[in-house]
Parts: sequence; structure tokens; C-alpha cells
Amino acid sequence: MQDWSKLYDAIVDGDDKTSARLTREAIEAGEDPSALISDTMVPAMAEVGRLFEIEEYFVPELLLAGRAMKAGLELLRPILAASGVEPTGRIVIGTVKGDLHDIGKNLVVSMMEGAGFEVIDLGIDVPPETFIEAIRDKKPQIVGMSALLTVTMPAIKTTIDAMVAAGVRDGIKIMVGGAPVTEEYAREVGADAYGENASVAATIAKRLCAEAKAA
Ligand code: B1M
Repeated sequence: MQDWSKLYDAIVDGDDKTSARLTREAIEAGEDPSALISDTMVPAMAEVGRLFEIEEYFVPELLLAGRAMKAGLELLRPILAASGVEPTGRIVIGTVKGDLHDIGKNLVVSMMEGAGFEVIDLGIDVPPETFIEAIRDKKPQIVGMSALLTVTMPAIKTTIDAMVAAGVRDGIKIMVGGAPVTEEYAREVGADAYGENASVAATIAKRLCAEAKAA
């Protein structure tokens, strides 16, 4: 892989135009989209998080960096999706109520699409009732929930509890993920799986889907 440190810098600097231009160049150079994401773009966002923690960056910088990351991801998304074959299964996914972070969730969506899944993306700040409605309407094998804040993590449990109360929990597999979420937490709240990152999530989703279809 070529050195794409200028793309890393563009994301850290929140420069969406340069991010898009360099991503386009990387695509033209035949760079592997998954490697570009995991080796350059995700580490850039981690650096943005570090700068936020040490108070060198504030919310406006986070927003700009998020926009620069998205500008690149949007160009890579169709390429990731094109690698898929027959639909592997159907997934409903969203960022839980109160949480506005969607970059990681969008990456999971891209990897799932790349793995051949039909993905119904409910977006951000998704209340339990919207998940429940989507399960009834779309009949997915898997429901995915993303949470990036420690204060919104409990919304995963609230949503699963609401699914149980609504009688839609049986027959679906639930996968959860996001920076503060852990395998242990996933088990505690009654999820079926935890995805540490987007590519692991896609691999796990294939297994879960096979299990859901066999049940
Ligand atoms: Co926010 N933010 N943010 N933020 N933000 C974090 C999460 C934070 C860790 C920064 C920090 O302090 N270092 C911190 C949370 C602290 C905590 O709770 N422990 C934080 C905070 C505090 C806040 C605000 C409260 C700030 C404020 O207003 N004072 C506020 C909250 C708003 C809200 O949600 N209600 C806020 C706002 C924002 C922006 C809107 C400005 C922006 C988001 C833009 C957007 O998403 N469209 C933003 C950003 C950009 C970040 C950081 C810098 C980057 C997040 C990101 O995109 N990472 C973040 C710091 C960090 O994470 N280092 C931070 C890259 C992405 C690829 O990784 O999302 O982890 P990630 O996803 C990974 C995995 O987690 C996993 O796969 C992905 C890809 O490999 N994954 C799944 C994710 N979902 C999954 C689902 C799965 C499986 C795997 O299955 C279904």
C-alpha cells in the first residue's frame, strides 16, 4: 500500500475536499478500500478523538473531521458494495436513541453491503419503537445497534427490553457495537453478538444469519 498520510492529515484537519480528492486518487491507484479505511482513515479519526480528549480539538473540529471522513467513505462505499454477491440476508441497523454518531455505523453498513447483505439503515438517534416497527415491516434476520457514548449505551438495553416486551425479539439475532461497547456488555444486555469493528461485524453477521435461518 502507498503512503496515504496526506489523506490521514486531511481527515484530522477536517478538509473534506482534500479527503475526497485523495480518496479518488487512491481508488484510481487501485488501492484496496478496506485497507485504506482500516490503515489510514480509522486511525485518523482515532487521532481526532485523542486531540478532543486533550482539549486541542472541540466539537466544531469533530464535526469537520467527521465530514472529511464521510467525504472519503462515500466514494469507497459503492466499491465495497460491488464486491458482494447474492443477498446473504437482511439487516436492520441504527444508532441508538440520543446518539448522533454515525461514521462507524455507516462503515458497518458498507461492510455488510459488501458481504452481500440487504441493509435497512434507520440512521441516528433511533428510538426503540422505530427498531420494533422495522422488525415487523422488514422481517430482518439481524438487528444491529451502534452506540458511541457511555451515556447512550444503556439505550441498547432499553431497546432490547422493548423488543422483548413487543414480542419481536424471538427469531432475530441482535448485534451491538461502538467504541464503549464490550463483549461482556453485549452478553449482559441480552444481545447475541458484539462486533469489535466493521469487518469483524460483517463476518459475525454471516454466522448469525445462518443461525437465524436454521432456527
Ligand atoms: Co463525539 N464523542 N461527541 N462526536 N466523537 C466521541 C465518541 C468521544 C469518545 C470523544 C472523546 O472524548 N475522546 C466522546 C465520548 C465519551 C464517552 O461517552 N465515553 C464524544 C463526545 C463526548 C461527544 C459529545 C458529547 C461532545 C459534546 O457535545 N460535548 C457529542 C455527543 C452528541 C450525541 O451523540 N448526542 C459528540 C458529537 C460528535 C460529533 C457530532 C461532532 C461527531 C460525530 C459525527 C458523525 O458521526 N457524523 C463526533 C465525533 C466525530 C467523535 C469521534 C472523534 C470519532 C467517532 C468516529 O467516527 N470514529 C469520537 C472519538 C473516537 O471515537 N476516538 C467521539 C471512527 C469510527 C470509524 O469508529 O464509531 O468507533 P467507531 O466505529 C467502529 C467500531 O466502534 C465498530 O465498527 C466501527 C468501524 O470499525 N462499530 C460497530 C460501531 N458501531 C458498530 C455496530 C456494530 C458492530 C460494530 O454492530 C451493529
